[in-house]
Amino acid sequence: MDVVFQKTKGLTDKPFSYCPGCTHGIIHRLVAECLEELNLLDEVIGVAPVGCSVFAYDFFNCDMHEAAHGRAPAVATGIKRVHPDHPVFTYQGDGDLASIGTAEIVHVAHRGEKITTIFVNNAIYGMTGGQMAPTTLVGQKATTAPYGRDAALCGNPIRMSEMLATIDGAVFVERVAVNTPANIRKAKKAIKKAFEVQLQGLGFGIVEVLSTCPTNWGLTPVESLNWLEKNMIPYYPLGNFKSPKEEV
Ligand SMILES: Cc1ncc(C[n+]2csc(CCOP(=O)(O)OP(=O)(O)O)c2C)c(N)n1
Ligand code: SF4
Repeated sequence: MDVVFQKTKGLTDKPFSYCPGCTHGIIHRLVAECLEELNLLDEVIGVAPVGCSVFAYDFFNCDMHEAAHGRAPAVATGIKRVHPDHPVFTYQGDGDLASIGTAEIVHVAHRGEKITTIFVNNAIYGMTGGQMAPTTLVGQKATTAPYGRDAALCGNPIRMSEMLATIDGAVFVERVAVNTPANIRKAKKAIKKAFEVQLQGLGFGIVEVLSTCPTNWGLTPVESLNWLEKNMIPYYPLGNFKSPKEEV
């Protein structure tokens, strides 16, 4: 009988530790499928963050390294410079990348480090119990913003992709979402492209993935997908912000 579906070799057999309905799992699978399809599993080196994806080193079936909060781009820089022939990626949440790690991600882009970043934006700090992140939407409730984020007090949510796309060393910047099958397919295409850009040695690439956190949003998994579509996508528009010139 023909095999029509099988598990990607890019993931180990370890069960995910994510809450039911959390889309971190979908994003893991997409990254893993891209690594398998590009035949990179034996050479790629990933860097895991803090946050709910802290155990990414157990889930991806490739060499992985752990980094302290926000420091994954700095750790990845060191790895890439020591092993320039190996593809290197970071997998980071929005608290990790857009809060403590803002400096690291901005400078990795400025230096044009030839690494790939998968940036999971779920508009909240997931693992530590739902505190406000730089990406939390205005009016969105968080444990540290019980009446909803107030822009006058906390500023507006930060659009990392738009900001990073202004930096010369960032050559591939795209925002995708994993709320529908069609968007999941587009997300995979963007992730694959980001790795291909790295393999061509063109510079820094980042894919921002709009993701859900049913647990801290206080919604069911299905309600979370709808909330993402109605609230996140209007503020964080999907699309490609930057591609290498020959790709445009
Ligand atoms: C250096 C450092 N500072 C703070 C923390 C505490 N901490 C662990 S996870 C986390 C929030 C991570 O949120 P996010 O990056 O949005 O990931 P998510 O859990 O939502 O996927 C924080 C603040 C830490 N582990 N290390
Ligand atoms: S707390 Fe949120 S981000 Fe973390 S695993 Fe649960 S649903 Fe996912």
